[in-house]
Amino acid sequence: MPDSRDLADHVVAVACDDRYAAYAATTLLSAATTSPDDQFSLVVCTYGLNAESLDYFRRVEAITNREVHVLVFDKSYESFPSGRYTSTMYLRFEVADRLRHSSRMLYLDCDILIREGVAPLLQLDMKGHAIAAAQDFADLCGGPFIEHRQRLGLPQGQKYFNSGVLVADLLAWREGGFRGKLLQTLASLGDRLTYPDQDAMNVVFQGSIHWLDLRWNTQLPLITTRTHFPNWRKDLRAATTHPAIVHFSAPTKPWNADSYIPFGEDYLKLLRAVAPETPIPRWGTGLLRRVEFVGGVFKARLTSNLICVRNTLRSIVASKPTGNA
Ligand SMILES: [Mn+2]
Repeated sequence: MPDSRDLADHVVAVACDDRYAAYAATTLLSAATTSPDDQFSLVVCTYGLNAESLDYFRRVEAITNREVHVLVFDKSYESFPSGRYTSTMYLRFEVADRLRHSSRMLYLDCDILIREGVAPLLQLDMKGHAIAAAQDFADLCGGPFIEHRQRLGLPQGQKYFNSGVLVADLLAWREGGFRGKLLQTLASLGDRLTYPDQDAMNVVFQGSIHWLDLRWNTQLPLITTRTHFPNWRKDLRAATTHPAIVHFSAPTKPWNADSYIPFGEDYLKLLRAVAPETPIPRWGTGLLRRVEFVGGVFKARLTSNLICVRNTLRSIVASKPTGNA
């Protein structure tokens, strides 16, 4: 097991179990190949991986000429609520304390494709904030998410971030005792949590968030349903046309998609390199695929526009003063 002293000052980390190892390796490969000249260590946080999973990371090492450090954690989070996710998501609470000799971490979900060098994130001036992250797609849409924020006790006007791309000032994280605060909040919120780790982080890091431009965490629904957000933002266009980081945050991932996904082919090329035996979906070719894609986007946009009209009406109703002092 590596000592944290072996790690560089800057770290790019993922967390996974055996089921997600090939995808986590793909994400790390995309980070390393887009930043060939930058100094950072690649880290995998896990409860332990089998030989096949470790092979994926060995291939990342062979391709990039960088070492992949495997940090093994005890299974104290296994009993935590995890819904359709895996409990390794909680390792991000823990990792700052483990990386005692590093000052900056870029922490990534396993469904992510990096398309541009990550130096701007690793060298970002976070102005004293403990973390940097981008606003969540659902939060941009408003509507039912307003109720979700209220359930968590987040103040009105406080944005909600997506934790799939998380930049952490590890010194601020350790000094702020955020690991303990996160665990406490997780316990006190109980069944009010929908996205357990992300909800807890949004509560705990309130006021300590440096907001990233959306193109550093372009969630896939942002590309396929980009029109008519009630909370329209200028950076939305750049995020959807030139994302620096694509986050396949919808339930359909490039590896299980039955039709075309934007940037999915770029992703699958890397997945093939780390996991040649993994079954890769075939999307058909040429005209048929394009028709499918355009049809899919049209349907998604139509649906999202209808939802957004409904949400806008709901927000107008919700913001009316109730008359109570
Ligand atoms: Mn994700």
